[in-house]
Amino acid sequence: MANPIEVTVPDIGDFKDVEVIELLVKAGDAVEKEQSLVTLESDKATMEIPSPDTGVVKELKLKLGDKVSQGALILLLEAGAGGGAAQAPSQAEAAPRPSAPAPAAASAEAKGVAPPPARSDVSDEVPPLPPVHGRPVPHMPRDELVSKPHASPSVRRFARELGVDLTRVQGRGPKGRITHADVQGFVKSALAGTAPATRGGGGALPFDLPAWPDVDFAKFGPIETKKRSRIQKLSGANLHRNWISIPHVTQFDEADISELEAFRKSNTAETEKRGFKLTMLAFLIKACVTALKQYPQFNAALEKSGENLIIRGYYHIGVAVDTPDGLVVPVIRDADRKGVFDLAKELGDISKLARDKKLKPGDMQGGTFSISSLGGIGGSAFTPIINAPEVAILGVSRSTMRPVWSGTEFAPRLMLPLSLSYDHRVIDGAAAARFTSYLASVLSDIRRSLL
Ligand code: CAO
Repeated sequence: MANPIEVTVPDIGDFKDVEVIELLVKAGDAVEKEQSLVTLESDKATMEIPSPDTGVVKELKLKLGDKVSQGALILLLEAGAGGGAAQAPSQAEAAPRPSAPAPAAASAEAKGVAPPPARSDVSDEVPPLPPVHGRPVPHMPRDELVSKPHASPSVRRFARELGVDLTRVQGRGPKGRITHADVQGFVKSALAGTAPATRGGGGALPFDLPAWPDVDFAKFGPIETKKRSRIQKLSGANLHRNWISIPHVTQFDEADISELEAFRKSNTAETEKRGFKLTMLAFLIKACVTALKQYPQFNAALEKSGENLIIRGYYHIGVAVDTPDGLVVPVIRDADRKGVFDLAKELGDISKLARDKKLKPGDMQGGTFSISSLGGIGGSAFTPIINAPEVAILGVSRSTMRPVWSGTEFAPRLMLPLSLSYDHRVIDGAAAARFTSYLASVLSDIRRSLL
């Protein structure tokens, strides 16, 4: 075996006393020719020093934080079998190599050339950098790079290989630099469902969201860490996707349900005898079906491609149910073919199934429109999140008795607040206002549901 090669810092132009910020190999590692060995960083540029040959690292001669200039010894490399003829690059030839990924070259962010995209959907291939011919490349002041994640080319490459969007990764290296370990940690938490979501809506966002704040909460007071349930993680991810990919608008309205409430109360004794509860929600489902028939685009779905709207000839109503493990949305099928008593009984049954964790996946599929009722709890209005691919959802808050002007006098009326969120790509504001007005009129006189 030939004597170990001394691998030194090649010509890095005018850069002097440049800090070693990453050791990418250790003693005993087998390395390929051109594989990055260490990362150096000046105020202006990040550089990776490639291996001049294939071989095994015998001894590392640098440590993190060292300041180096051209000629500084990096490591001793035992050239691999057949690679004994390899020589340490001369100072003049080490850096430039037209096809080399980043030989002694400042990373693209410091080159004044278009940087390789930091997106997660770029190809795995590392974009070739132009030859630098041993000259330091023009650099960009650090403050022009504020929006770019702070990471070395090898970390960027690693992130690209794993499909990780670096803007979502919290850097824990020196000066907030993102390290290999940070990328690995991000992937682990993404698999566990705890990482900030990646781009939603098929890459619909023209920007990347900043990384989630990483706070040491215990620094500020006592804390308790609680695992989120599987349902919370799953529904949370879906809610996040729907929130950021659907342009939501919420139309608020109110319905005079004074007569309806009297009618409901006159029937509760009977339904109690039959073993179920008759709440306002059953009437709301019925009234919504009537309004959906009148305004079919609210019962539609947006096709994944965005090309077509699917108008559905069935009325499967999703109902948000609050359970100790989180929110679930079971679906009441063919609500148009069921009477209010049937709906009330089914509502009771599915909310019990939901709370007993006995819903099957099929029970939560196929919905055409959803209702989220917080009426049993309180509040006067809220903005429900649409359940994609549906295009609208009705939020219902607690009814209150209020004086309402009849035209000649104030009269006490029971008013039900309605909050309709709709996908503005599919539904115009005027249509939404018509829908809620119509729904309110149906609730004011439920006999309209029979028409
Ligand atoms: N105004 C006034 N009172 C109302 C009301 C309203 N709009 N809606 C229901 N109530 C009353 C009911 O009549 C019932 O009164 P009694 O206890 O006197 O009989 C009480 O509130 C409790 O109703 P309920 O919640 O048991 O029944 P429901 O049919 O209204 O709702 C269900 C069923 C499953 C939807 C509900 O229990 C639930 O889980 N709601 C939460 C949904 C949710 O979390 N949505 C948020 C999604 S966005 O994060």
